[in-house]
Amino acid sequence: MSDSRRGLRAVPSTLARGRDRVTGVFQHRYPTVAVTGMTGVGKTELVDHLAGRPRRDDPSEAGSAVMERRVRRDRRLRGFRFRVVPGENAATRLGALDEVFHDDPVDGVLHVVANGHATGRRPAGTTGAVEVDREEQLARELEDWTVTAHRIASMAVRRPRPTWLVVVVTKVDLFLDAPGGIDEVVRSYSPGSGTPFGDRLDELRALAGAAKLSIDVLPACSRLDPGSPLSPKQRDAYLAALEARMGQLAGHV
Ligand SMILES: Nc1nc2c(ncn2[C@@H]2O[C@H](COP(=O)(O)OP(=O)(O)OP(=O)(O)O)[C@@H](O)[C@H]2O)c(=O)[nH]1
Ligand SMILES: [Mg+2]
Repeated sequence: MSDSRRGLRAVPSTLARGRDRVTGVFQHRYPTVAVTGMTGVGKTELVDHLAGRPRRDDPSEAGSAVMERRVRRDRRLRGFRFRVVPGENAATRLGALDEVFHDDPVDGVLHVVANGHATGRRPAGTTGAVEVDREEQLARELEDWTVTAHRIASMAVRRPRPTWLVVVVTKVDLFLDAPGGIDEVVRSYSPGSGTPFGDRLDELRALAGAAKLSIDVLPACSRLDPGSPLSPKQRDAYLAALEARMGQLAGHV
């Protein structure tokens, strides 16, 4: 082969290597965020909002492996790669938790809860809403949180740099009339609150060490039904506060 031909043939592979390098840099520059929480709690809806994507109703997505969303360039919330762990299907879920907390550990975590207002899902192949008892949903939230908190603790102790956790109390439009209002519900998901959820947060913080893990608890809403008592302005304010805090935690601002 002549030198000139070899030279030509070398171009594409050099380009390919260059592209790999660029993609690698691109991926690592974006802080990664695990989004966890039980099924129907509102993870996908929240991330679609944060990432600036329209909602895709894709039932096949439920129970699949980690779903990736990257923030669109024109968004105020810049540079995050979300890795949503599906809430459904125990087996897939454990693998997905391993992926985000062990194999390729994330920089931060959004753990989503809904004060017992997770939407019930029917088994694959059937449609429609499922009647679910709120107390039962709260118990499931706690069970789910116990599993996830253990994973977060072991990730946090292993790694040299600090990790952040935001407990996102979403669907606040559905419990505006809760005793003590939204503030009281948010408090019940906070460290030192004395609730079962709060106790597990305290344990997590003790295990990980306060210097290794920062914990925030913020209210959110990512969907408003017609006639909702929450105004779109209020909803946007919650999302803006969450975005601002995530920016601070990731060192963007
Ligand atoms: N009222 C109200 N409904 C919401 C809110 N956020 C999400 N939902 C609804 O709750 C249902 C479940 O939301 P998803 O985002 O699909 O839940 P998920 O956590 O991704 O569930 P899995 O994918 O099964 O793990 C959907 O019908 C959403 O439209 C909210 O803030 N308010
Ligand atoms: Mg989902």
